Amino acid sequence: MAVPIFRSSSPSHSNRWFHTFPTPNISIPQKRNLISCCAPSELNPIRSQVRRPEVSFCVGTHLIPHPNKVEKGGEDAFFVSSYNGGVVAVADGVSGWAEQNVDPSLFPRELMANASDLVGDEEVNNDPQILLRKAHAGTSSKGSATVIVAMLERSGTLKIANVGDCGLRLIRKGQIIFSTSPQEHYFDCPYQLSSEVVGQTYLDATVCSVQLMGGDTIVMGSDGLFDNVFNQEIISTVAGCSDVAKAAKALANLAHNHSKDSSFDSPYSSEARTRGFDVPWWKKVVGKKLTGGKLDDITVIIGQVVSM
Ligand SMILES: [Mn+2]
Repeated sequence: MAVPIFRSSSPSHSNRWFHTFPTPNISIPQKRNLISCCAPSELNPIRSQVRRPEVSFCVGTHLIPHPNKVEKGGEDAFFVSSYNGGVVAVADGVSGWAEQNVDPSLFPRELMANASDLVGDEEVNNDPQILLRKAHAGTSSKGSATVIVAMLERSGTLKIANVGDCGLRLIRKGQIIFSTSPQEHYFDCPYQLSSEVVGQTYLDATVCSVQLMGGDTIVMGSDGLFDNVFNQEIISTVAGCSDVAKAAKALANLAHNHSKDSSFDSPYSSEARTRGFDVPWWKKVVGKKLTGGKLDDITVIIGQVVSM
């Protein structure tokens, strides 16, 4: 039997709140014109100075399960690989499967395990969209998941494939200069890779490339992060931490605290109001409005770009 695509147990809010930023234009250092009188022995050091440095990720991660799902570790899954400049990925199991007596954590975990095994695969050829195709094709669990994969090449090119509402932010010099956008069918029903034919495929992924440079930081996460923490808070939290592990933990804790705070005007509740969901009129007339974070599994991956 086909199972309808669904999302969460509390369809009272929505979560499309991201902004899209233009892909930054990075100028490539031009080779210096060498004057003809230089002796060959003097040319080499100059060439090596202008060679573009290779980059890789220094990665910190932190996962906090939904308070009701702590025992089995929640329904998010992720992996980090040192392949090439680094590969990072998050998958978020669609919780509605529990209503069909299916454990929602199995599909995203299998998807991430497959993707992790396939990062260096010849057919994948450093293409995150093909990675999703092959990882999805290799699943046998019932279920579905939103998923994002980012692969960093040593040249600094970050290739991203995204299905659904996991997300990625790129921070450069204290500003978010690139952000992924979530995909959804309708309110609270994101695009998702599924065991059922009604789901999306790798062809539905949003695919993009961004040029990174040393000192850049990427923040990747499940919707549990972005529904509960504003971009400005992401920037300030990352800036206030001395390393990627601390930053990932601090962001996850912030999201977790906001998710439990019924008076916090979260990105989630703010977006819900713009979609027409709010408290009843008789509460509105006394100045009340819909607020609160969204309880969810929270996965945070921070990647700092280091020159080698
Ligand atoms: Mn989630």
